[in-house]
Amino acid sequence: MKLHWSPKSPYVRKVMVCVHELQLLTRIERVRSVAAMLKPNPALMQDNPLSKIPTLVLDDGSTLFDSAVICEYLNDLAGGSLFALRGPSRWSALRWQAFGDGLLDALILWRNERERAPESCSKELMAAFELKTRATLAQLEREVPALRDAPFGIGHIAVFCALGYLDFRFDTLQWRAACPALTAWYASLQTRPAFVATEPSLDG
Ligand SMILES: N[C@@H](CCC(=O)N[C@@H](CS)C(=O)NCC(=O)O)C(=O)O
Repeated sequence: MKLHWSPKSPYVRKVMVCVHELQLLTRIERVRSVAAMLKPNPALMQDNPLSKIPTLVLDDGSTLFDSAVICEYLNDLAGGSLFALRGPSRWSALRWQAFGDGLLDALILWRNERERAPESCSKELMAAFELKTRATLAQLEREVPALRDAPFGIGHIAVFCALGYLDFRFDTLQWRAACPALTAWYASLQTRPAFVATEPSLDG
């Protein structure tokens, strides 16, 4: 299988964490692909017209995107337990995944806006992204006991990757300051080999 990949993308990181957790590393060929909102990538678009990473190309040439779909596919392929099959634990894991992914969606748009020239970026938009980010962190802080109680799975991976992206691109936000429980939860997972192996990097 071929994975359109970047060491900087937090959504790709979700997929790579699953790859490591599920012992699928030897099955994946990583292809470095640049995906930028304002610069569609023609090579990537042959596999995903949305020009987004991660995109997985299966051995029969068919494609899968986005990260949620790829992660669940890989879990099925390996017979893993990163996705609860049914019942309340499935819905809470999928909700945490949506929470982590949704936080990332806001952060990526915020970063795009932040990188525009100061005279053309929207202060209202930036303030809205900051408000949503801080509210999401406050809610996650309240949910730490439930995160700790739940079996490790896709919800934990998505929330962890979103927090990792805050460290990577938004260190000035100092997310830990108002989130002591979330900080401790994050630290408790930080040494897990799949997270260590997928640390974001500016190189490559
Ligand atoms: N919902 C998608 C989001 C993927 C995404 O937005 N990836 C970014 C890279 S971090 C991207 O490809 N951006 C290019 C673009 O939006 O055109 C997922 O979970 O895979």
